[in-house]
Amino acid sequence: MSALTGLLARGGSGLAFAEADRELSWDALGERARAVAAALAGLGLAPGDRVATFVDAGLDAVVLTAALLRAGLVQVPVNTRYRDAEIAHVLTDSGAAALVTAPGSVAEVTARALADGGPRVVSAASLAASEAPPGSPSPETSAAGPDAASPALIVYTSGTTGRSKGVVLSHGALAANVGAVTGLWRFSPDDVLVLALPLFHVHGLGLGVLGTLLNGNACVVLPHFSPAAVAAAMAARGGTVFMGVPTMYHQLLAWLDEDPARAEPLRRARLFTAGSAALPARDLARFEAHTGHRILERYGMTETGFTLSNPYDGERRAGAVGRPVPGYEARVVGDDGGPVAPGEPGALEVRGDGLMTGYWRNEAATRDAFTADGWFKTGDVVAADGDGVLRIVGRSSVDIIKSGGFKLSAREIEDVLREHPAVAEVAVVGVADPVWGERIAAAVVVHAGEAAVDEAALGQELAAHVASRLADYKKPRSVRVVAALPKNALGKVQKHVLRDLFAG
Ligand code: MCA
Ligand code: AMP
Repeated sequence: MSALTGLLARGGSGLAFAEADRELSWDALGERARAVAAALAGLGLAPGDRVATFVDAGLDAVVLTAALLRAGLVQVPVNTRYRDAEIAHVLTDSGAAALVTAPGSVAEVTARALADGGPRVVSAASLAASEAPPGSPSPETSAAGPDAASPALIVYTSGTTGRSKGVVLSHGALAANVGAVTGLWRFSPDDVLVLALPLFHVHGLGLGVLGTLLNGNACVVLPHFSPAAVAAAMAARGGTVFMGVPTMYHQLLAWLDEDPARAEPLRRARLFTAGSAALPARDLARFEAHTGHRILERYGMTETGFTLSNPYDGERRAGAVGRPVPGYEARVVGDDGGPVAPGEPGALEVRGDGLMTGYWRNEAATRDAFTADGWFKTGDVVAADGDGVLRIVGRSSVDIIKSGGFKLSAREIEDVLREHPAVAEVAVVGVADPVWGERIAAAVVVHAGEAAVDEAALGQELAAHVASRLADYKKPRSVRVVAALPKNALGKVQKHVLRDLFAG
């Protein structure tokens, strides 16, 4: 049996997951997961089949994940902010046999419009209400269940090209990595995790949901993040741990500034962690002043799992992401592939037992992602402090942007902007932003004849154009009309010049 489903089988009357006033004990979670797994098997789905899920965060989403894990089905979680073209790509590329979603959702409409049939659409509500047929064989497909090498998740993530790639994560990799990190952070069955992260990325789904399955703690799932909802859940449920992206902490701080007494339920917690993007040192200090807690920052990546972490005991260094978590090694290399001098920036390469199996059905991209001697090239630029503690100092590609913890591809946004009739040339960059980490900005050359364009009006129109085709967080927040894009002698756009233009 996979380590991830062990607790489901063990059961118990203690609280497993809660959402508002709904609760599931470990026994109830195991029973619900069995019933849903039986219903999925009844649809003819077999171990190894991909099942795309486009569902809101909540108890039903957690049961669905548990059911898929125990049935040996591969979950392909789809970002619920995605629009039709983004969803269609994930459904087609993953070869999903089924899509679980709410009737009428944009995902259902997209799936039904796909040529060649597309996946079978399954109502999330009907599935959640399914009862295990009496006397039916247990859908734990064999006594052993999925083995460690079996894929558990395929999570789509943006790259430097326009199209997202599916990252295959096995049961064994997830169990090893999530177990190591939550172990480092001293998770125990006494913990109550307040989880407000989306459940379609590994931060929320891996650390939050799978971490709870591995450790047997309780987890309160919030359908949407808001500072008030987090504080209310911490107060009502005696929350001990919260995990967030830096933007969430920024929003929490603005809310605490309005009335510092609101920090009381947060003060009573045990641990706050941050990851998915850089936590500004100023926010670390302000949060400590409000709550008495020094946020524990860690670094990860969909392909590598949770890779570097500040220590639980010992110094949680501002602006640093710590050292490799147990089971991982990291090295910092220069342009020639050799080691850099201490303190010098270099490319971060990692290896460890939680790494992806590869990109789904994309051997070329998988091969390119690793060095000849088997290290994964993260694309992040780091520098080591004198004692080996690592800091993220940049990224090798200007075409990858991180906004509010979501990764995006500048190319994908440029491709969509080029479809607008006013746009002759365009370049998208990420500009440093105190709330979102990076803000999407677009420099546009308009077609001849549109020279007298109103920049503000065009900016709004282009943002609406992007938002009608891509997830809302991908729309440009700043648009500048320029006479020409800055290019080098080879005709390549000099994006650093554009960044300076927007930053100025
Ligand atoms: C929402 N908006 C955004 C973003 N989110 N704009 C830019 N970037 C974003 N990330 C915009 C919407 O388009 C909308 O704009 C306005 O904010 C309000 O939308 P709303 O949905 O109410 O926003 P929110 O609920 O406050 O969302 C902020 C959020 C969310 C909670 C921080 O972005 C979020 O859940 N981020 C977490 C992403 C995550 O889990 N990443 C982990 C990846 P308008 O009104 O103009 O339309 S895994 C990873 O990175 C690795 C493995 C790791 O290390 O963890
Ligand atoms: P994703 O592909 O969405 O999993 O995003 C992974 C990327 O998020 C990494 O390659 C980093 O660029 C970024 N990231 C994650 N954690 C941190 C952190 N603590 N500090 C800076 N960047 C981070």
